[in-house]
Amino acid sequence: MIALDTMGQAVFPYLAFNATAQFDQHNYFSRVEPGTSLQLTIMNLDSIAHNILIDEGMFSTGVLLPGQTSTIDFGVLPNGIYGVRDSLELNRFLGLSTFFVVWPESKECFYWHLNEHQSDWNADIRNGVTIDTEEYTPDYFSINDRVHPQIMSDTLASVTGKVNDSILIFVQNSGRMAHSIHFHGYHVEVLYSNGNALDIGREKDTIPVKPGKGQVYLLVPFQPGIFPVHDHNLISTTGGGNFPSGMMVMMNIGL
Ligand SMILES: [Cu+2]
Repeated sequence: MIALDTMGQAVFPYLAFNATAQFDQHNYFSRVEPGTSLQLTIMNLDSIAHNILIDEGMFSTGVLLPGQTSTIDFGVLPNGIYGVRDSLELNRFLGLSTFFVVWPESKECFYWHLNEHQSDWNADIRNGVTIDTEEYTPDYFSINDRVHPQIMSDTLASVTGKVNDSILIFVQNSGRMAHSIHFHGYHVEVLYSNGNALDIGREKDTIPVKPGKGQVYLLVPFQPGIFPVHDHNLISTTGGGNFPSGMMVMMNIGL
């Protein structure tokens, strides 16, 4: 059970990918150096079976019963963003989703893993109550499994740097909605987009990310300042109906 609300009021069941057996609501994600021969081992420490899909089903663990382990041998993957999610959408609503990045290291890298939550569904899903997933009205919108303002203390999400730095931002949308990332103060260049190749090379201040898709942005700040980044669909900047919450992080750029 976790609390996502700024007010500490929303507590609902949650599933996550963790690097250790210790439960943490924050899904684990990582960057891999290009040219690395990559293996991923997933152990199911839950009480129900899961089937984990990587890269929208290009790879899968197959059915993983409680206590079972599966190792996937990817070999060397092309540069890009790879989503990791449960085959059952109901489990994704519980938070079970993450991503990994194959991309050269840069001095400043930041990561935004986007998701939505319909808080009144989570307990029902976990208790096996049938829900009508056609009526989707999520009320919490998270980056790295946190909402504003808690997300501000996430040093992997809150952008810091200096004027003229080359800052990389990796974005994965694990939700069911498209999210339009809107930058105040700067434009970014889209270096990579697995949802729309036409995005690549564009310099914009607002970029839509489709469900299940990932993008890489290059931010070279031309001015110092403190500016927000948020979803331009403003419902996603609320949490439990409160504003500001949800998908909003800050950029703090010095001289
Ligand atoms: Cu704005």
